[in-house]
Amino acid sequence: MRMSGARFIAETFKGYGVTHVFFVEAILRRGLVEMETLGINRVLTHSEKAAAYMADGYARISHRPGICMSQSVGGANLASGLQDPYLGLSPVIALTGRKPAMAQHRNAYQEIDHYSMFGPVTKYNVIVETIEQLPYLLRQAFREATSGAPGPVHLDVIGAEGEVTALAEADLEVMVEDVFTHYPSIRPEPDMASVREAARVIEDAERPVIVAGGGATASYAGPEIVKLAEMLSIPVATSLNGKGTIVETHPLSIGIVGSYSRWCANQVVSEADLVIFIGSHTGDQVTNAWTVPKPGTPVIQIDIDPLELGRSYPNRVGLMADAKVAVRGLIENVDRRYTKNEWAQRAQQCVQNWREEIKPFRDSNTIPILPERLCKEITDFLPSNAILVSDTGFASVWAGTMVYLTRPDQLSIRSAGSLGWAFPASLGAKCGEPKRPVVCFTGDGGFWYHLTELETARRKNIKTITIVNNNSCFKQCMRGVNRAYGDDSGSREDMYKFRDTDFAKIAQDMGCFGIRVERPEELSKAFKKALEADVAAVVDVVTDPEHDAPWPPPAIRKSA
Ligand SMILES: Cc1ncc(C[n+]2csc(CCOP(=O)(O)OP(=O)(O)O)c2C)c(N)n1
Repeated sequence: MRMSGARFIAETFKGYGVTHVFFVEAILRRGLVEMETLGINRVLTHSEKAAAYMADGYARISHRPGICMSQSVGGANLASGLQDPYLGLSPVIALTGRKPAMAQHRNAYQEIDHYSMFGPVTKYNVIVETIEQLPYLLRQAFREATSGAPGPVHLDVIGAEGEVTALAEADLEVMVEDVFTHYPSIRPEPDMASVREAARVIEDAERPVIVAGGGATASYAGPEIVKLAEMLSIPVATSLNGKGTIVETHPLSIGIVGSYSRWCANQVVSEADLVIFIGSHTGDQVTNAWTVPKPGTPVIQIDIDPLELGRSYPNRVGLMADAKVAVRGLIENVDRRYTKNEWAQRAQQCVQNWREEIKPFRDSNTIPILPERLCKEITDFLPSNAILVSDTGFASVWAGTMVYLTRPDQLSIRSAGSLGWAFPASLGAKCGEPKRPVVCFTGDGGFWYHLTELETARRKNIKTITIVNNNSCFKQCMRGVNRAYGDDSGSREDMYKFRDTDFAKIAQDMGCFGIRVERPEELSKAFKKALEADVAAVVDVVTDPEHDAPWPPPAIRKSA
């Protein structure tokens, strides 16, 4: 059928189930006009990086690719925003404009090479040279983004605003491959002999532990993992990305392991004689720089990407498979008689010791408020189907270790390391799941990055709650700065301190709901008001800048 590139892109997006696109003008103008006719929501943002983060939050929550777009000159900003979905394995499709061949290599205004910028943050990075390529390359973009371990892709479309491709016409057929509209797209089955072998290894182990990562979340493998754990009484730790795999009130849940972790989880994983990594990239964060578990600990690893099997921990058995399918295979092959009750009790004791240790902080009534108390109040407040979106740094440590997900349908996503990600990502998450309450947990340093998106939230009626752990500084950096200064005098605060700022007032000025909380007993009422507000809400919580997070976690405790 004869159609323009603009119409083709819009119809393809619609066919693949895209409900929102995130962009900064000027890109694919005619395409955006066509998208309006098809009911696709166009979210204009205040920076390309925020557009990428919104697309990322949308993708991680909806399990469908998130779309972000920019003009050629915005390409560098957009690429910087793909770092987090790349590290977090999230299917973001980025489109940029690119000036035509005759403008290349001759000092064209606003034009530099995109290919080398997008390469390190994408799994597929191509130039759409002609309109005839569009059907192949756009379909491939969806295929690449959603298959195997998901990840970002980039299409460079000819015309500074993509207009050369968008305004051209050709005979094009819109073809939607249902399987690549979401992830996991294809769920590979494990080799059954290896499943049986893994089952025997698990039965023989005395102290096995499951470590569930983002691949478990991506595969919706939580119920199967809990079932396997319950069959044999195996303690379950998660990475930050795997948070929510098991409710944190479950007796087998030991919390997040690694460097942004609870010491009790590190203790249990260190004592294990078998670690079952499920959808975990075994990077330095989840393993506390590859010390937990101890090198040499026998490992079973399940991953959809065969290149991950044994990358950092040689595998006793490696299963190349979708996490949900592989764990189902284990459930069918393990013998219930090999339960590890004594070991599970030991793990529970560690968790109990940790809980007792932090109780005084969670119950603290001090002013300024302690982050632990803030997290306890968030735990009590979080609605049953809430989505928790947390930023990096101490926000990750606090939300990951101290906010408990206590209901099976609560979800958590978090920054893969880029400070400032959480607030825009939470707006994207809300677009992906408009009916669910979305709660963003961020420090003030992180919130400053994309504060302007409060205007976007208000304009597009994206009703989220942002809780700012406001200590007027980069708290996580304070220790390192003090260490760098040692006994030297100087203005160390130049490196981490901000002016005291009332984010509630800023939110109100931008047409949003804002409330500042300085006393712990006011928190629950403030959260309730934020939930009831009919616009995006900010709860600005003044917390103690002197109070440190439990990071890095202590090494193994002899007394645990
Ligand atoms: C893009 C980026 N730049 C810098 C950092 C380093 N960094 C990690 S945490 C942090 C400070 C976080 O401060 P804030 O958000 O206020 O939270 P707090 O630590 O005070 O709780 C910084 C600067 C980072 N992770 N990402």
